Amino acid sequence: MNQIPPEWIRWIDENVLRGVSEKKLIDAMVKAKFGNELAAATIASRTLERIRASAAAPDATTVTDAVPKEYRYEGCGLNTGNKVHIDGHNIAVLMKLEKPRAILFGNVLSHDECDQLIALSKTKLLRSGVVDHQTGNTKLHEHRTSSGTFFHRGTTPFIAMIDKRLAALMQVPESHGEGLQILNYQMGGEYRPHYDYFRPDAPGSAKHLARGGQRTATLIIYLNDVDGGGETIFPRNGLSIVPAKGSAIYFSYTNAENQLDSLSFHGGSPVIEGEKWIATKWVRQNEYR
Ligand SMILES: O=C(O)CCC(=O)C(=O)O
Repeated sequence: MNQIPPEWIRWIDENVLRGVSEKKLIDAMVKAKFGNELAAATIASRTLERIRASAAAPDATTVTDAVPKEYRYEGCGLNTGNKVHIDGHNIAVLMKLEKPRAILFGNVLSHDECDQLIALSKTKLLRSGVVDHQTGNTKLHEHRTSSGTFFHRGTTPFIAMIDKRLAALMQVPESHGEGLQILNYQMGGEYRPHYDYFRPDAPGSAKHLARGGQRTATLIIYLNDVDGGGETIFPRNGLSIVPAKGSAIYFSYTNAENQLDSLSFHGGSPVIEGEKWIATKWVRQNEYR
């Protein structure tokens, strides 16, 4: 390849921002069949651009932070021991984070259940969209380059069993859960950092909030091991979760005062080798219709 496509430029920018070394970036690009010299020159010029940009606008971010900074953390998040047992299925608690409230779980789904979800989704994938803050409609955007599909709650006995397990794990009534979303990212695919909650100041949020109130928490389940990249990142606190088949990252961002936790800002970093499959469950304050 003798030209760097825009998704790779974004990948370089993101990783330069995260402090990944120049050598690691060049190695990954050479592995993806870019020439060594082209990779090195592009990384050097993006690094320079970033230094110039941050000198000119030290607070520049790609997404406007529209929520108050002071978030009051309630309790200690989910009330779990080191293991969770749900209907004969054993889930391990691997890591807990206080700000934002987050828990990494192991074995949320068995490998066989992960494979089944992928097989059920493969023929139904459509390019994913993002919510337009003005209209509330979904639109395609270069910040989200996955494809995906949804399963309405309880659509088959298998999906119903998973919905039930996830509701128990997230400690909410099943009726508060949105349909399970399955996403596939190919090489270079990513979801740049964003909030999962609906921005209260955005006109387009009203129609989403009318269907069950604000989102309160997210569970992202990894359906495969990813050969390179594809971490779920929380850039405001430097957390990076490497996808491992069957494990899941839970995080919550709404409290009883309806405050929203801006530390929940997160994204899916570009896949640099192989592909990535995830299942996402979002839950609402009230029954989701
Ligand atoms: O792909 C990931 O790891 C993150 C997905 C995500 O941010 C989301 O579904 O809201």
